[in-house]
Amino acid sequence: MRAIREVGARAVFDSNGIPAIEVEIVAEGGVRAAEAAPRGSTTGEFEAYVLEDAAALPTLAAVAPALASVADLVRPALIGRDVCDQRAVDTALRELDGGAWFRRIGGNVAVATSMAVARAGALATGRPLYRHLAAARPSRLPVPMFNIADGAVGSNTVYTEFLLLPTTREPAAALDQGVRVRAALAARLAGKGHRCSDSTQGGWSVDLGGCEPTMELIVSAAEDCGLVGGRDFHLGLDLSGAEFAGPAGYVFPWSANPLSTADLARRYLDWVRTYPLTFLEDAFAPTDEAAWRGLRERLAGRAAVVGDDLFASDAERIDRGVAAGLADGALIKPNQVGTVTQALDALALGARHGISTVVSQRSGENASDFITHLAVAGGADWLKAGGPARMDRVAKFNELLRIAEELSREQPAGETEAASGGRR
Ligand code: 2PG
Ligand code: MG
Repeated sequence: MRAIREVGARAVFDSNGIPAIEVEIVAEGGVRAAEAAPRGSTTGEFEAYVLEDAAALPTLAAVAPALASVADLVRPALIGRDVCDQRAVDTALRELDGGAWFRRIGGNVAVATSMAVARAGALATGRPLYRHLAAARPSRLPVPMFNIADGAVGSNTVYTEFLLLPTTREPAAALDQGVRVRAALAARLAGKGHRCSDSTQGGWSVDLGGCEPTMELIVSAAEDCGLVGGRDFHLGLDLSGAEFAGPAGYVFPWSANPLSTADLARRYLDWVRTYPLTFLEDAFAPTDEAAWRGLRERLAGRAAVVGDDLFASDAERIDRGVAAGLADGALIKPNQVGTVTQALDALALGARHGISTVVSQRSGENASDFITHLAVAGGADWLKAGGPARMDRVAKFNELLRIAEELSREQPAGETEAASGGRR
């Protein structure tokens, strides 16, 4: 037992310059750790509530209600509890809130507190965070997937993420591939006379007139690196379907006319036939369940239909959705659901269902590498942490390199899938 001695909080800025709450935990023996809440831009309707004074945005004063929640509610409930008992702390946070989506204490408060407690618990036990979160030695590591291009603001692919999925399981090789393709894509963009700027998520912000030309250019850039689609890499798309659903159908800016779910499914099938596309995230709005099920059936495993806003990292939603045949994969973002334990439970459930699990960043991030440890501890298939540039993204990928090194030191290479370099 290592008791929590102090729970403090402060307002900080995230990678988009938006105020966020950072919670700091001090535990018996002087252990101290802090974590800040990340923030989504496409947040869906089922995720944990952000407690803030929206009228005060973008100043730090917006964090005042979250600071008050820590001081008045969370601090008294956590002082004296065992910093190493993550599940008990997270249960206490949920009971303290007493409702859904952390509307009382704030999902941002809950997640920052939960992560800071986990970090302090790891320090108290002297174990790496991924080991503190899962007692067993990881049998394999998640594969990094990269946001290689983002639809630029004002472009007709706004909110679309173009993802590169390396096939190698070896983290350093996957990262090498990410940076090489990123550089080759910049050269291709320049060669076509396109302006190329950094996206907020570490890829390139592009305006190429649609999904098809963007996927084509990424494939060409990968080929410039000697990589073969379907062998060395696959492509993924995050469509953020909810953002474009309306009464007349899906009004994606890349389509001249609104698309019915059937039109849209046909378009996706066409892309899967044309490009090495194997990952379709949030292809529809979360409420459009028949469309999810239909697409999954028609793709029949050729590409994974993956739920982000659909599940909002909630184990119950994943359980129901997978049983109903809606998806083959789930994104897990701790701040969607509110606590580290709930995120780990969602990962365990995904594994039990045999679906792909993807631990993911948010667009509003910070320099923490917490999600890397979560992905390793929870046995996630993928780590989606943006492009291989910008410290708020690279910090997560670099930590994966360190963990891989640590694991390979512990056990001779070849004994684990993580160290084997084998293909998934
Ligand atoms: C996503 C993430 C970032 P957001 O949708 O998957 O990759 O974006 O911040 O909107 O959750
Ligand atoms: Mg998404």
